[in-house]
Amino acid sequence: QEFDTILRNANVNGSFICDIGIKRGIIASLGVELVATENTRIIECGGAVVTPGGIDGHVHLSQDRSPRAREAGYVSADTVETGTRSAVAGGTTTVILFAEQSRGQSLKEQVEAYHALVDDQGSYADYGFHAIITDPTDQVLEDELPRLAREGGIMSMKLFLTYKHMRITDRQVLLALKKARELGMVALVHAENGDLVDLFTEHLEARGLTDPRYKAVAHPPEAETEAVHRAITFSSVMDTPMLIVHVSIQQSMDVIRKAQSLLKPVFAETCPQYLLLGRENLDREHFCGAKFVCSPPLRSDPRDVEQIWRGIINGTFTIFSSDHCPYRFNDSRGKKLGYTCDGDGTAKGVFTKIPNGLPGVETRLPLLFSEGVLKRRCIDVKRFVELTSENPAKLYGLYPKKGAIQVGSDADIVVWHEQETFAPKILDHDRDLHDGCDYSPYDGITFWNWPRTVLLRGRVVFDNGRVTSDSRHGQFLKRKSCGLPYQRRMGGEWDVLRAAI
Ligand code: DUC
Ligand code: ZN
Ligand code: ZN
Ligand code: ZN
Repeated sequence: QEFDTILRNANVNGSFICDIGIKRGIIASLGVELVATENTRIIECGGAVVTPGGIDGHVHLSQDRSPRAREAGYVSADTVETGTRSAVAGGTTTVILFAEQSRGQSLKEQVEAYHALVDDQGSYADYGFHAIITDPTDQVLEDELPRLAREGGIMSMKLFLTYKHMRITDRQVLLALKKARELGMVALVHAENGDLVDLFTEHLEARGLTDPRYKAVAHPPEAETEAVHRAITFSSVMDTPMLIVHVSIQQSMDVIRKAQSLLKPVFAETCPQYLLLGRENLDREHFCGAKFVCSPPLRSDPRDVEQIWRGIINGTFTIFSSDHCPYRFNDSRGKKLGYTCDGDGTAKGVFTKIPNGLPGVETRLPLLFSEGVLKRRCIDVKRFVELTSENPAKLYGLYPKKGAIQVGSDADIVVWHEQETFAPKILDHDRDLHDGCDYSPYDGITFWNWPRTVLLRGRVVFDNGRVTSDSRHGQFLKRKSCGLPYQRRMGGEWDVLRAAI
């Protein structure tokens, strides 16, 4: 057969070397010495490791259009266009964004608005949506959500247990989970105890303890661990697959591990910041601590970071996502919202006003490859692929179209040459990255590798440090149900009761 492109001598997932033949954007053949015609583009890999395009299941782009965001006055540093450009430049060819319902508004209309937004800006990467439910009315649960799942291919919902404008009650969580089970959707949960965080925050504010470092005090580990336990309990009662997003601490991992060992349908995600950045970053001078404000916050000591690595290695974490949520630092509509500078130059900022979130969609893959596979040598390429591509594809109903290098899959491929490892680079945001932000929390960190070439459905979208595509090629992905194995409960009184709720 004729191929549009052949990747020669590719070390697939670090496990075997072959040629990859691509036709019409699909992997058509894996073999040795595949035959090229005069029209075939040859990409010589020379034994370089190739992995499937990254899938980032947790990316906030242009998520600043709600009435609440407008009122608060912050603006996302990335649009869908700049954020997905940044994604492909770091080897991520698929992102799942959030379509956020505002209270009192229809979920369906919000999803349509996000579709229109992406149609307008375009996307460099393939993309899907999670539906954030902040107001689970009958209309939303009985009419809109079933339509979005069955016709719209939106097979995941996100629920919040914290944030005044997002959180729903325990009763609402239970009802949403029951609906998720019926529709074959997976539920993502932001697990922090909202009352606890609000109370701590109010007390800190009343005492004038408002520097960025108090963010970590306001969100103690217990707030996370309690909510993780509660969420898992609800998932178990409703027999609904659940992903606990951005797990930041050992105590939460323990709760998750226990549930997993009992075969409960519980999956977990962690993010680069919890693997690499300690709480001391919040103390950086000249208000630079604000660059590191996110929630859950960066945790106290380096030990926590070591423990999160254990969860990466031992399988507690199913996926590794960025939680890319960028705000510019030198910007009164970004990290410096509500910031003033005294005459003597002392910074006065209030952590409650600093918008939450760090950029990271572009650095996610290179960081895990560099730190996990190369420096610590604590995971192999196969585990790297599971965490960054294969498992997200399975969890979010995209496998095996995405998340695999095999015949029939989309030709989304990342090429990692060993030469990059011999020329490590110290990250410099302005020189190296392609997002709309003005800093990276990983500035100054040495990267031992970076993707040389990235393909999205057979098209080279990034090569030798340059984005070689435009935003007109990303396609919306209609997704299926969760394809990761989990055990369903068997019959009994619970089913009768559940059916009756
Ligand atoms: N925390 C969230 O829950 N969402 C976006 C960014 C963040 O830090
Ligand atoms: Zn969250
Ligand atoms: Zn998030
Ligand atoms: Zn084009």
